[in-house]
Amino acid sequence: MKINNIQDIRCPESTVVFVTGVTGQDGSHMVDYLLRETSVSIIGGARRLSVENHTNIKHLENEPRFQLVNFDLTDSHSMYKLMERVQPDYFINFAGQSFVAASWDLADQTLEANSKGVLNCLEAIQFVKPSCRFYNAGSSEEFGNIEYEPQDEKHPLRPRSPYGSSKAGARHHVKVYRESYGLYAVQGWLFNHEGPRRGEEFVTRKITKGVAGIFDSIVNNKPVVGIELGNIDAVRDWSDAEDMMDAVWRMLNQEKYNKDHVWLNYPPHPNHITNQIKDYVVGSGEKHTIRDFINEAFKVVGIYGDWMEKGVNEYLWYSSGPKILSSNECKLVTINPKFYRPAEVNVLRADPRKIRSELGWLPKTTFENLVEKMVTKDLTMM
Ligand code: NDP
Ligand code: GDR
Repeated sequence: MKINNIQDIRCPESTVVFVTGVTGQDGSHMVDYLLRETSVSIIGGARRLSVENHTNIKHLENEPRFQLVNFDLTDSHSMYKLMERVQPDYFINFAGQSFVAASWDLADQTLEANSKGVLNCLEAIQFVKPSCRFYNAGSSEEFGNIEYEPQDEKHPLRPRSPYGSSKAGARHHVKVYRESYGLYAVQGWLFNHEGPRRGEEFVTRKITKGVAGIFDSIVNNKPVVGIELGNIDAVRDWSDAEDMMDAVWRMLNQEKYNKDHVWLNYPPHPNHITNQIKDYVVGSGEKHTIRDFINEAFKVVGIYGDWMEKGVNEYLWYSSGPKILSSNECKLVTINPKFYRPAEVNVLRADPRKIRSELGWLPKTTFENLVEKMVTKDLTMM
């Protein structure tokens, strides 16, 4: 799909939403959500890469309400130009270095994109169009080494990775700009969310792709290749990425969704409500280990196994499924310490009660449905 130069962007008359990170999971789902649920025009920001990676937005090629523009979080000059040209009413930032495991190797780049990049967005907004509403993609990783469970909006920020600290830094920028300039700027705490568009190195997609591959190999008499993972005792709160987009839109339009709150001074100017808007925790409220996710994924294709041994020697042994396997093919999952992290976030579980009661957000997809959806999609790609 062609990425437009900034000066070539057509500026629509209607409400304009600028969404960044549209080649990724969340950005692409946000565009789909806005096309489906609203009548806004959307400008999507994408990086020029030597090899295009537009799989997640291929279906938008002939969409008249969508245009793609050159965008990089680290380029403050282009950010001003973009704001001038596009004059968005909403700026939804899903761009960022999103892979926690890589953030120790890429600490500077992670900070530059996830923290300084957010500052670039806020600066351009306050200078060019302060009435533009801003969402930044905050994370449960900011809670990190948790103090209590489940985590709510009052939980302290205790990040455990350069990724987590970059997001915590961004959170402070957002709050400071909200309070200093009266910007409608929010940053949710989104817990893990997944789907078929998830990058293949994240644990859920690695598992569902691995399971689809194992099933395909068994039924088509190909050599079975097991899955190698790191810490499978880690506990996460997984949701469907599509459900999360509705939560983001609600956070950006709090006065429309929170009918019980008395919104003072609104109208005449949207910025008058910025001292009343809130950042929300968003997740399912359920927790599962990586091991649970693996069991559930194999269940989708009718494969069952037994967990043997402990720690780095732990493995999943094929016990039943489509065929009898030779013993050298029965180790379906093994542990490889190279996937361990320098510091781990052991348990994350959201307390989503506030966003549910105040903004009426309710997820549609259960954990089981999510796993099934991912495995089923990966099977079609075998
Ligand atoms: P993805 O990795 O799928 O997408 C990230 C997007 O950011 C890609 O489009 C990528 O572009 C783009 N990007 C990366 N660096 C830059 C940069 N310097 N300038 C412009 N674009 C850039 O992540 P997700 O969609 O899963 O996550 C979206 C955001 O939400 C991220 O900030 C992530 O940290 C955060 N988040 C995600 C959660 C989740 O569970 N998914 C939970 C909480 C927060 P390219 O394709 O060119 O690499
Ligand atoms: P996370 O997601 O770090 O929670 O960040 P990821 O899927 O990478 O890891 C989840 C947990 O699984 C353990 N794990 C493995 N992880 C990967 N990637 N690969 C493995 O082989 C593996 N084995 C075990 C990890 O140690 C970890 O405990 C995601 C991202 O989307 C962030 O951008 C977002 O902010 C948070 O979720 C909320």
